[in-house]
Amino acid sequence: RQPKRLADYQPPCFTIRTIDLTFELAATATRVTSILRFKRNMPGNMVLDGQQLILESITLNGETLTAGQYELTADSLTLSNAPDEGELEIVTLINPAQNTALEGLYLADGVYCTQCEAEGFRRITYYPDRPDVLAIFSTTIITDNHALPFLLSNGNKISEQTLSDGRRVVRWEDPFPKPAYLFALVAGDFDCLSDNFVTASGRSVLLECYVQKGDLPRTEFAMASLKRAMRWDETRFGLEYDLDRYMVVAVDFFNMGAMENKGLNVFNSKFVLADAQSATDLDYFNIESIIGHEYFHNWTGNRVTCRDWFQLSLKEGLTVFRDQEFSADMGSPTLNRIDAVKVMRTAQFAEDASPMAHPIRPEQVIEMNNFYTVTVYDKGAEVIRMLQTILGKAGFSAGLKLYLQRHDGQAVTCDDFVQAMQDASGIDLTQFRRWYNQSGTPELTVKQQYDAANQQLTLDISQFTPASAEQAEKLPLLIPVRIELLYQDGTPARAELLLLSEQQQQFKFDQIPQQPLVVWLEDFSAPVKLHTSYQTTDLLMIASSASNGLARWDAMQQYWSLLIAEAIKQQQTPVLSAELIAVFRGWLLQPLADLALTAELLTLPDFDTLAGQYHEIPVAALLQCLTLLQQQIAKSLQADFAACYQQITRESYQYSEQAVAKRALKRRCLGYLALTTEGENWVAQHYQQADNMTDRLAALQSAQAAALPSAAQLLEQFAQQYHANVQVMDKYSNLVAVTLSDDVFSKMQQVTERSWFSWKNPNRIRALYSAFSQRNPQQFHRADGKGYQLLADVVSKLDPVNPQLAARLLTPLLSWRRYDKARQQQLIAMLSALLAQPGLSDDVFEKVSKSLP
Ligand code: B3K
Ligand code: ZN
Repeated sequence: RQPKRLADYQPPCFTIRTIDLTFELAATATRVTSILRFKRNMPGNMVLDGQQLILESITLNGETLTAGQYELTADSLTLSNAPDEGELEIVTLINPAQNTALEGLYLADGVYCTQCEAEGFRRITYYPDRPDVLAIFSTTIITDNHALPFLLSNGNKISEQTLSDGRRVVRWEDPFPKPAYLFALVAGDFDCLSDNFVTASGRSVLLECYVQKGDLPRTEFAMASLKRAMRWDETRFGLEYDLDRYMVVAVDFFNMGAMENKGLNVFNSKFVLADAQSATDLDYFNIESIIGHEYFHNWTGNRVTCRDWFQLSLKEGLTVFRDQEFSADMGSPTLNRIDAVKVMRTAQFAEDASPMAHPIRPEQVIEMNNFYTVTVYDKGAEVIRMLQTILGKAGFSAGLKLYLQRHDGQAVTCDDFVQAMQDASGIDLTQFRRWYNQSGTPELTVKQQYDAANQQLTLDISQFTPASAEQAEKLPLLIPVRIELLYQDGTPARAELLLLSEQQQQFKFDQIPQQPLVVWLEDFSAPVKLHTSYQTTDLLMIASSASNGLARWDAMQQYWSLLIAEAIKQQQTPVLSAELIAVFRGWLLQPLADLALTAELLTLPDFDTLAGQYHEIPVAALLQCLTLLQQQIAKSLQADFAACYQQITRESYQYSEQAVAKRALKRRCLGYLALTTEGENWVAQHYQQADNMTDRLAALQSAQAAALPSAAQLLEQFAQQYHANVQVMDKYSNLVAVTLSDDVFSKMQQVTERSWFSWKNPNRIRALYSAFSQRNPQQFHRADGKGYQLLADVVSKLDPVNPQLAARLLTPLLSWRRYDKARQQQLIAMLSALLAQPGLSDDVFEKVSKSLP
């Protein structure tokens, strides 16, 4: 199977001016009539993409073509003698009911729904399915099915009528030219929450949120989030919404979080519906952030889109950065930053070290859906953040403004984006562009020297990016390194932004009256790994004194990594120092003003973060150190955790920054208290007193993490209480999947036998198996390979049903090189068996074949 390459990009031979679509909806045979007005752009054939379509007829300028006049393959329709301009009418039949891949038009749970990004439109009709073909779309939806009162598509609703035969017809027109990946159609029965938003320039926009019948009360937070996002984009970047109507539809069958189709966002219901009884603080946070993300795409993605899919980070990295800034403004900047850094250190660094390593602008792709990755999204956002750091906030905003003005209505490249940033700021970004084509995690080694006689501080920084799976050679990058200097007593001396451009570089500072402690890479100013010569005492000092909250948290993360690494090296068990106990006690008895940060300071790094530091991951030793340390902390500070827990008053549920922070700190204390001899009581009491899902779940999680004997019974009680709410049952699946004992396998099996479980619904499957592979390292990485085998079996079973989902679940199995010989052999055998599976999808093939030696 041949990959597509960025280097082979060719502009399209034909552009499409307008596309007029008519859908005659029927479960197993929907007829799609597409009328295209085309115009030649370059010499060459007219090649239209198409997959799993039955071609009924094709007419060129009014004349029906016969079989010899076009060429049909499994994924294309080619006209070799197309005129330079004309009209093509193509009629195809598709089968939405049978579409379990959830790409193109599918029927699930009684709702017709589309997902076209990246290359799903070709499963609806023959079309140049590439983002650089922008056309004006109009859509007519026809149905005789009265169970589908709402017939939705992009843009403005132009007409709605009932024909004499009883069929209903609705017509939509979208005035903005768009690529096919932004097309959407939804037909179903919903409840609709309507609202109104008046833009900065005074235009009134109708807002509609369509949800499953009965879910209206759980829709208000999403609607309020949408209005906040719309206002925020106006104030922060001067960007207004451009249509008269903005629709959000929540569906339960969806491969990812949400989709930014023009004027008609489709959302995974998980990221729309919320109330205190069924959603957690994290759910609320995610809803606001994803509602924001899809809305922000209207400018960064829709008005200005990607020339080709290799440029995906152009819209995704930028839009993630925008949603992160929005969330930071709506809540705690520190907590938001901590979350982003965690994603980088757990998932993204791991991807860089895996066979799937790629730059934020990949160079070759077999299946595009495999490249919606933490690298393209989250590292992409870090790259944008570095631009803002280098240009300053005002310079960055000016660059974004120029980019959107210059390229409105176009499909462009990451280079175009950087060029606009450079032109608006006058800062040369030539070297910076390397971030777009170089993969791997850069590593910085830092040293400091203090000359007391001359009061001079010298800092030496060197950079090195290890070779990654697909790219051996690496060049020095332009890396913004923020630092803060602290005096020995912890008072701040000064803050600086260093721009590292050489492989090795020296920075000197005068008039430094005493030897300072350097806080390196403050605010995670670049997505790199850091090698320092910190002692544990330095790190505790930074954790207690740095001005930046992220830097304080980061110092604690480094503290634990250092302690654990030393213990593993010496083959000893790690021991808590009196100093650490004192620092923790201080935070517990007198928490910082930021309670959520306090909770994070009291949290050990997770297995994946620690694993990122090792070439060969010492699985058993890491897990053992983590368990021991947590137990020791709980034991040594039991009374302090209890005091802190009790000091935080319980209030009726509210989603606000302060209330969330209080619950987070209480939950952190509970996590440790659950490990003490009084654990059962603490957990039972927390569970019983809970008036909301966040607290209830916290009790269950603590019970599971501490492997309390009562956990199973509590979980059953929970399942019985909420069995009617499938979203809450996904949380139940999460909890079952993190069972520490060997029972986890039979318990997960039982979940799949519950009436609400479905092998066709991605949410159900992820709730069980992604939770298992990502949050239960004890069982997933078992020495006997049973954990890996479970995931491999699920991937194999799902590949024919939903390849995109199968390929995503597969990821943790790819990095076999990071484990000991025995695990390597197990994983290689499982991957080889997968590769031999007949009819394997491109999605799974690409990943497995890259991984195997
Ligand atoms: N653009 C979509 C993701 C599409 C994924 C296709 N496999 C959602 C988003 O990033 O906003
Ligand atoms: Zn996006």
